[in-house]
Amino acid sequence: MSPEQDGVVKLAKDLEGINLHNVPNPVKERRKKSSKRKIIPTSSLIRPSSQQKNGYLEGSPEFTRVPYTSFLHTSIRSFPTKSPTDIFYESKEVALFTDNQLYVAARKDVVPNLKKDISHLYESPLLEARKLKALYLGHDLFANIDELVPMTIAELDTIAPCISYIEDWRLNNPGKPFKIGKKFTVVTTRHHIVDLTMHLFDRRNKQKSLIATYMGNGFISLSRNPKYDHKMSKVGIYSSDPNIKKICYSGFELENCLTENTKNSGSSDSKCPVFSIVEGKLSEDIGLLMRCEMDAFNPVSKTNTELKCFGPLSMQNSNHRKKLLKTWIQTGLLPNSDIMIGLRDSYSGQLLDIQWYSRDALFRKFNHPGLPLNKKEMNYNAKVAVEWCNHCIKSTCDLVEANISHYNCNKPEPFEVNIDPNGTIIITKLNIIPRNVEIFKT
Ligand SMILES: [Mn+2]
Repeated sequence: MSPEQDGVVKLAKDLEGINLHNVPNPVKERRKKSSKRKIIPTSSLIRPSSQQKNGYLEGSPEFTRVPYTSFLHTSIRSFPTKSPTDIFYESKEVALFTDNQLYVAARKDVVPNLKKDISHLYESPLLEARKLKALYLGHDLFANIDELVPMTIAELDTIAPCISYIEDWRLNNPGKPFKIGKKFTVVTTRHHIVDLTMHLFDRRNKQKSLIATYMGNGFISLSRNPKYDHKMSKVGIYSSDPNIKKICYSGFELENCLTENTKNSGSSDSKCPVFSIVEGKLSEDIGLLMRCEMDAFNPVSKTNTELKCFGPLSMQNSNHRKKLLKTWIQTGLLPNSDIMIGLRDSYSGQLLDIQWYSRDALFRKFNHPGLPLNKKEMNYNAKVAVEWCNHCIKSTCDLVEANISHYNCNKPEPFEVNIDPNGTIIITKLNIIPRNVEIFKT
């Protein structure tokens, strides 16, 4: 588990039980049990029906919430034989960023490469795979826990790599406007998108909160809500509980164990994170510029490999299915990704097995009709997750659009975006730009 994800998992867990003071009573909406596609009901709780258009008025300054009922989705029981379509209809890696420096996307030598034998694990038959990983099994994943220097909350959340990429792009394209979507370009770290998406599949999450800042000229940045920083600084890798720390640490140790040192990792004690900058398009109108932390690159298959360290998995356990859905979403945001899971013995910390998955194979593991139906958490349905991810981003853009003073405003306008336990997305205008919001030129 990378510190990036870990922070997110813990932050999400931590949002439990927090009530927002400025959010009106949530509209009680029952999720339909029907397996058919939903129909948009007019939500009379929002405004008089004479003014309604799909439950709200577009462009109206009073448009501050998107009710859950406007989310149309596939049946939670439907499992296509093929992995659901990608989250973006178009997406590409445009650059790499590490140690304050930008590199072209092809410079995979700055990414930790998988060790030679491990890089051959993909698609290798069982017997051969057994030989390839033999050397690594039994490795103590709790071994060097004292050497760990975790990323700070600010490092975890910075979009500096994206800003650096935009500036570089402008230098190379003088006079041209940088734009991914015709209307909006959302600049964000990957974990915010993963986090929004997982909201629907985690009943422990009471609500989700983010800062969306309209920077002008169609740029929207997403940042964490600093209101909850005090909670985040006590969880996950920052936790004082030695057992939680150990489990979080094992993810880092797995990365060290399976990858070669890169040139930039020798200089200091802690590994310098490497980010891929990804341009994704949700629609012609909405584009994203995303910072994705990378674990490893496979020089043989030429894929980005996401490394995960889990305890032994059982698909009868809904939390495990949730973890795999999260991994599937995460890897769906970075083009050309596959997954390698290191299974640890929770007590001794020994590495028990290393399993390789394509995204398709992973999808088939947690999404098939033979598994017990979990209605409360939308059956961890991957297709519904893709639809919900699209819905969240689109709704955020719609809400921002309806509440900004002007498309070409020259002063950043910050908003708090919350998703309540019922899945209603609510926007609140803020008077002050939170201190962690990174301002950039548009
Ligand atoms: Mn990872």
